[in-house]
Formats: sequence, structure tokens, C-alpha cells
Amino acid sequence: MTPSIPWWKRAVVYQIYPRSFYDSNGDGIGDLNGIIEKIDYIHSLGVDALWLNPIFRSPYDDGGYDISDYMAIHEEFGTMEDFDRLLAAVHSRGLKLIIDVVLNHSSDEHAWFIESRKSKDNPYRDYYFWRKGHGTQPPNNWPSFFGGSAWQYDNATGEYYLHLFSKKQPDLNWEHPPLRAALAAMMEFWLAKGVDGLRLDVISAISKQTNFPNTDTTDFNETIRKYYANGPRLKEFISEMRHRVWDKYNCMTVGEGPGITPANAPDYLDQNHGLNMIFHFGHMFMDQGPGGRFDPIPWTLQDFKQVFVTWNEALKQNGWGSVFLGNHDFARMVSRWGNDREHWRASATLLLTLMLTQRGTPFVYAGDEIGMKNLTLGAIEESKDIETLNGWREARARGVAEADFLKVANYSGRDNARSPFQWSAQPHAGFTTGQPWMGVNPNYPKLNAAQQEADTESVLQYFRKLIRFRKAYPVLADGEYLPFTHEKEQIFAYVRQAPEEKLLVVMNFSNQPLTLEASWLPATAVWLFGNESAPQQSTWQPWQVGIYKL
Ligand code: ISL
Ligand code: CA
Repeated sequence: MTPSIPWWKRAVVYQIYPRSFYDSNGDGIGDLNGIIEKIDYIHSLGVDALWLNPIFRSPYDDGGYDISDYMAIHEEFGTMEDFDRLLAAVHSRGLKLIIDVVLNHSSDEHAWFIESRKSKDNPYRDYYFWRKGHGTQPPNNWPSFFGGSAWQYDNATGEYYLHLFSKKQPDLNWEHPPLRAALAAMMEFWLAKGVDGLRLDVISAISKQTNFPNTDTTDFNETIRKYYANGPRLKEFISEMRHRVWDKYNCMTVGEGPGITPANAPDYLDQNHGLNMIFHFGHMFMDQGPGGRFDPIPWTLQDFKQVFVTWNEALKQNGWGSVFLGNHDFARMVSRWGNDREHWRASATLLLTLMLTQRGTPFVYAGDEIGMKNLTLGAIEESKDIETLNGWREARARGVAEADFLKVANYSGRDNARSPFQWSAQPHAGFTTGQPWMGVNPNYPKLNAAQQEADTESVLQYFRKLIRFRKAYPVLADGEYLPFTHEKEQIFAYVRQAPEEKLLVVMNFSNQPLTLEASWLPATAVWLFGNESAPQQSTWQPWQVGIYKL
């Protein structure tokens, strides 16, 4: 590797939702030892780094994003010794480990909050945001991500505290220097152990408009952009942490958060003493109406393609992005963007190819390498997600029928992608010998990793080949990105270019075969790679992708 290129620019990151990855002790819950047991599988994929969703002590109100002790391992996941062994196992294979730190809020069961709520003069009072209400009304009209007001009244002192997410996730007050010092010390604790990178949860919201103005819109995503994200001291706070902590450990940082736009993204990034990269949600929010996740609207491929073009443009000069098409917060990528029925294999492999050939660091969500599909909930009670359960409560109050809400939840809900990893055709997909904490997708007898290990044409085997291909052509990681358009909307094509190399990626993003005029392809194009053999007579099969050398 060229020494001037940081490791994370060429890396493929594999995201693990620990609760659903592999259960080592039969209690039905995935755990750290389970990840250790599967480390050779992960290594065999050819990925370079692992990102683990939160593994810290938590009452588990929001999938571990409600942390009650940042420096302890969640009991169901194991012990600190297990973590140390996992880190050693990762490093001994030349892989990197990225952990998920939640700096915007803690659990209400965190010692800081337990103190903070006791009295107005408690030394921890200002670790959180406390405000008086207006009569019986909260301090302002902000809605929370998970429904209802973003303010919760607390009897002990007769004031409200802010919680942008659930009421068990009070927002931390970054204006207060001792809080920042405590978070810095917490990150140092993990970095001193040798953790290689941090995924920073909702980093876009850590700086608040502390006069808490009312929102003037009922469009939730607009409220996020205007009031919750990109606060006045955001850049300052990020750069403080960079100089105070991250740079000391040469730590990779990837910031997450809604409200990051192509226009403001550079503010977050390296050249402004910021983060190494960010997750952006342009495509992920494309099909959300004013009501957010449970208010789906149609999306077009035209818009989808445009998101990639726009972001590449925004980050072209001095920026770096990430590429993801799904994670623990969204539907399974093949069900959402592809066709998980008659063109399952082709669309799953096309989407993986898209991710690994865009400019930016790909984050592949565990299960997508075998084409796992959405879990279909048969009833609301099957949901394990606070967002879906609260969403249903609100929808029911508005008179929505359960069947209608289920339809929406099965399209966009977070349960879709949180079902246990499908290892084999054994009971519970080989995930556990006990009762799994959440339903396993009933398609597992046919769709599982063991079956795909044995099948040379499988999605899994394709993914391994694709990673090897990407490594052989570093232009796919570092090269410039140039749109390559075709008047047919179904075609998504682009060029990746470096001084010594030029590759063209072409995709038929549709369920129909497409015949392109032969002259469209440059005469010098040589077929290198794809999920089918090279097109005959310029006819592209549904969901066919090809990579040419120009
Ligand atoms: O998924 C979204 C849209 O409905 C996002 O807005 C998402 O809620 C937001 O990006 C924050 O997500 C992260 O923080 C949440 C947690 O529930 C998510 O799992 C996490 O990825 C609160 O910590
Ligand atoms: Ca377990």
C-alpha cells in the first residue's frame, strides 16, 4: 500500500450487529465470543475492518444506543476479557476494529443522568439539557425521532430534559466542558486498548441551538436539518476531539447523522480538522415522506443515481465519503433497491458491485454478502424495535389499521435487517442452539452461508471475487469518479479514472433485458468482470453489471 494513502481509504468495512451475528453460549443472543468463533469466516471474505454496533452496558431500550456505562461490556455480549480477546483475534489477522460510540446521548440509567435528575444544583445537572416548561407544555414543540415530544417532564425537579431519541436516551450537553472531558477520557480508554476507529453516532446533532426555537415545519427530515443537525458549535466540538484525542492515536473516524448535506459536508471533514469521513443519507431518505420512516413515498432510479453524482461532486476535491446501501437502521439492500424474488442473485451481486466500485469506503452490512432479505413481520408483536413499536402506537391513535402499518414497517422498518445471520440450514439458521432473541427469517433453509460456500455461483463467492478484483484495481478505491450517462434511465454507468488506469462500470438496474446500441460502449473497452458473462449482441440481462477496462 502506498504509505501516503491511509488504510481506511482502501478498506472494505464489514458491519456487524453483534446481537444477531452468532450466539456462542445458547442464550439466543449473539455475543463477542460468537464473533471470535466466526472471525475466520469474516477474514475469508477479504474485508479489511469490522465495525461493531454498540457493545457497551445498556438497558437496551434502543438496540444498545442507550449506554449506561461506556467503559463496560454489555453483560449479554460478554466481558472486557472477551473484548480484549476479540481485538487480539482481529489484529492477528491483519484486520482493524471500529467501535460505535454514542456521544449525542446516554441512557437515563447512566450514573451521570441518575445524578443529574436528582436536583438542580447537582454537579452533574449540566451534563444534560434541563428546561422549564410552559405551564403544562414542554419547553418547545420539537418531536423526537421515536415519536412524541423530545422533552420529558421529570418530577424530582419539575423540569423537562431533552431527548431527541427515546425518553431513555437523554441528550448530552456538549456546552458543558466537564462533559466533553468525560467523553474524551472514555474514547481514550478504548483507543489505548488499540481500537483502530470510531463510528460516531448522530454526530451531526451534538451541538444544540440552546435557545431551543420552535420548529416551523411538520416535515420531520426538515426539522432535523434546520434544528437538530449542524448546530453552531459543531465544527469546534469535532475539531476539539480530533486534537484532544483522535490524532494522538491515529484513529479513523466516520461520522453518522441525518442533516449532513452535500453543501455542509466539507465542514465536517479533514480539511476543517474534522472527521475522516461521513455517512450520508441522500439515497436512504429518498423514499421518506414528510412523516419520516413510516411515511414512504416512491423513489426513482434517476434520483438515486443523482445522489451519487452529487455526493461525488461535493467530496471530489478535499473529501472522502462512505458507501452503504443498508445497515441496522434500514431495510435489507436487496429487498429495497434490488429484486429479492426472481432476480435475487443478479440484483444482490449488482448492488455489492455498486458499493465496491463507487468512490468512498464501502461499509457492507453483515448478511448482505449472502443476499439476506427483509424479514416479514406477521404481527406488530414480532417487532423488537422501539421505533416500530412507538410508530405503531401513534399510527393506531390516528386510526391506521394494523395490516396497513405492518405493510409499511415491512417495507422500511428496522427489524427487516436485524434478524439473525443465516449461517446454515440447521435449526434457527445455525445462529443459536437456544431460542433466538428475534425471529429468524424463515427462508434460511435455502438462503444461508453454508449453502453458498458450496456453490461457486453464489452471492457469497461472488463477493469474495469482487473484493479480490477491487484489490487488483486500486483505481476503484482511489480513482476519480466520472458519470457516464445513457439516455435509458435503467442504465447506471460511471468511469473510475487514475492516470494509469480507467475502468467503466455499467449496470442494468432493472427487471428487463436491455439492448444498447453497440456504439455506446467505447471501442477500446475490454470486459474484465461482472455477475454474468459479457453481454451478447449488446443485450444486458436484468440486473447485469459489467466492468470494462478502457
Ligand atoms: O434511520 C434514520 C431515519 O429514520 C436515521 O435518522 C437514524 O435514526 C439516525 O441516523 C440515527 O441513527 C443512529 O442513532 C440512533 C439509533 O437508534 C440508530 O440505530 C443509530 O444508527 C440513536 O442512537
Ligand atoms: Ca449469547
